[in-house]
Amino acid sequence: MDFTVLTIFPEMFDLFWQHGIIVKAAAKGQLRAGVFNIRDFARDKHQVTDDRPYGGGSGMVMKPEPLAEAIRSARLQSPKSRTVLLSPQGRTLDQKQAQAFASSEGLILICGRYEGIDERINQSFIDEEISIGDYVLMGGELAAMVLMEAVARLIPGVLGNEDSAQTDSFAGNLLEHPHFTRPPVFEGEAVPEVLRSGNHKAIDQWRLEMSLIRTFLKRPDLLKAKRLSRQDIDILKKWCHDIENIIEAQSSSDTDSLSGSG
Ligand code: 4GX
Repeated sequence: MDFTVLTIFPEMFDLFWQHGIIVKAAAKGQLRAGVFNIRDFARDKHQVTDDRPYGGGSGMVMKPEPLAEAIRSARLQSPKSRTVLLSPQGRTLDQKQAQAFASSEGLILICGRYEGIDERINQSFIDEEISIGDYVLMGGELAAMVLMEAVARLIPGVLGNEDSAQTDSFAGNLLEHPHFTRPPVFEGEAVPEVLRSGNHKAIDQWRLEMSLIRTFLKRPDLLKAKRLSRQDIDILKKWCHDIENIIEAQSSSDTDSLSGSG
């Protein structure tokens, strides 16, 4: 993976490059990360990167010339990379898109500031426009970091725990089961007995059941989109059955339960 960031605030990435996943992947040669300061590509004396918008109005727009030059330089260095603009107008980043990026050769990430970039850059230089969510940031830098972190951890061999990216939330439209570590009792709350049983089949079954119920309660949209396995269906049917039994037991013992008087 080859990440190239284009920004007027390259120092914002200093700590990010030094952080865990990126450093490890770079050390293993699985990732190359670099940053271009767009200001370095401005030709005028004061190296101006923004200008007033045609048509008037408040705010500034990033000038096209320095951006175009920066993108051309990045492409010379990384000819196989796709050029991505971070913008609220982009397609919302999700795990599927992150997977797709992870299997690409590289990404040139354009971080806009102010009101955005000259539209002609958008038309002629941008392969993909990505948003990290429906809220407004001050610039694309944090969005680029979010995207890179989501992508980097999916590169095979980058995460220490090989299958943890696969068993993650969203990998199969399923939320993660709860996790516990020592101590066995914390502030009066005990770890579920099954997790301490050593019965791995029972543990797997419990975890799948927890994942399904969490997804049903917290993100029913994901459960709806999920391709259910035989085992998933059996668990869901068991709940339906258990719930029906509870209702049955009520209505046979208390015939008034539906009239609301009891
Ligand atoms: N997900 N912003 C970019 C300036 C801008 C506007 C239009 C290019 C085109 C954002 C987001 C985000 C704020 C970053 C506006 N640049 N980026 N910036 N949400 O809100 O990605």
